[in-house]
Amino acid sequence: MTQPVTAYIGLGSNLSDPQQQLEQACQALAAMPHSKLVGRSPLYRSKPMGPLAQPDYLNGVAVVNTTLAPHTLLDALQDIEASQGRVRSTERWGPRTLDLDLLLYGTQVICDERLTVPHPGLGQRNFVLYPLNEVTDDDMVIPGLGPLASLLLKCPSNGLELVA
Ligand code: ROI
Repeated sequence: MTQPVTAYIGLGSNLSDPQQQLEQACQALAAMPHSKLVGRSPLYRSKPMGPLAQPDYLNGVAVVNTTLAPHTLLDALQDIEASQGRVRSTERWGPRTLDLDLLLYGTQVICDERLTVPHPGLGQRNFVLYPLNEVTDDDMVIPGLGPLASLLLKCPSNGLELVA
């Protein structure tokens, strides 16, 4: 049996009742095989990055201990997105019912045609860094990017709103 790895999953939605979408997504994450949902951040409302003519997003981060290999985990995340009606639009950075991003997979760095881990943009996106900070140790270091605390210092919270 391989040792479980701690994976961090970014959650995002701005269509079809985002709060419900993210709740349902967490239930689906908890039901993934060979995996245990061990944490989830509070949710944040964020201004859209990309085209502004779309609704605000709800964002959060979930923590999963898993023995699934990274690409198998990615398959499982994409299955959950599809089962919640995600349609991959041709519009770059358009609105979406559910986005599940594999942010971190233990301390591994992965870069191939399907998967880049740590997730590109993780280091600059307040809607990822602030919730991530709520579910990790203070001294977390992101592979290739450095301490999470340093990334947060350089990333203004700009309109990010904690959802009660
Ligand atoms: N903007 C915000 N605020 N939150 C997201 O999760 C998000 N996801 C995306 C794009 C379209 C880039 N913008 C986003 O994929």
